[in-house]
Amino acid sequence: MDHCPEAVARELDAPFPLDAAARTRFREQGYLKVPGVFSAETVAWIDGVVTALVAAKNPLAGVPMESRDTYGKAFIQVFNLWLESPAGRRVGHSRRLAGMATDLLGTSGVRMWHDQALFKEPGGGHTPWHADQQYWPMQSALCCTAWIPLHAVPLEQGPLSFAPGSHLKKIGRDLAISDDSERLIREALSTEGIREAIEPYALGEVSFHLGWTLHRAGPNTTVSPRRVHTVIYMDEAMRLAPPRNSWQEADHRAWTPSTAVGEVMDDPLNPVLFTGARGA
Ligand SMILES: O=C(O)CCC(=O)C(=O)O
Repeated sequence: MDHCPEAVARELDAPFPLDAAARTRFREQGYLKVPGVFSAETVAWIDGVVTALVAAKNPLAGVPMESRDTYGKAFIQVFNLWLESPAGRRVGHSRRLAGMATDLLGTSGVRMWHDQALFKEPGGGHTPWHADQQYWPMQSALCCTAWIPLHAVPLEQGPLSFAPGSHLKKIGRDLAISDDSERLIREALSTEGIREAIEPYALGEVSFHLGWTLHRAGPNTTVSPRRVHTVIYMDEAMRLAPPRNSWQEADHRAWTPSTAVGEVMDDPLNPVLFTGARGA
């Protein structure tokens, strides 16, 4: 699987221009779903790479669903596949995705925060409402996640859904992923009149969401795992903020260990994945 067909390698790194309307939508809504980012051949290759690494490294292997908490029922989580093999690195370092993230964030370039596979098993539970950035000690909001499904995801398999415009409201910013975050954020969104935007993902579609955009996913009621890879990008000039909670302390140690508070996150775990002009 380390062999990458020429056409796939080209696609992973070729530019994918976004228009001004897409950039505006991303800034207003806090997320953007982009159809046709990858061909069926490329998605199948990424699926092979990621699924093999998840099978080898699954931290929940053998743990019955009924003995897990809400977080454990939501997904199998395997981090930093880009460090595991040359193929994993090709996926995590895709210049196409990093260029799109740069374009959407409006930065001069982006670094890796980390990548992670998120597999929702058959019978896996919902992913509670949350905002990612409450876990991340970053000095600005210029960070986003590419959510890369490895097959088409129908509603019954737990596609990612979003609260449009929620990155502009300060809702649930101190809540870790939990039953409380699901309940309290749902109530606050209802009070604000913000409705959950939920749609299936077509094969090859990828979404991007900002660190403060509220999102969730439903349960997987099908008999096939919902296989997704994600890459988290931050402004190439992102500085480490003083950690505000124990999760941020843990993320500092895990994802940028050599960076001191106030410094640009230039740890070897945070390579610049794209730099240059918009969409170049
Ligand atoms: O895939 C999921 O169920 C949740 C994904 C998520 O929260 C994220 O990528 O930020």
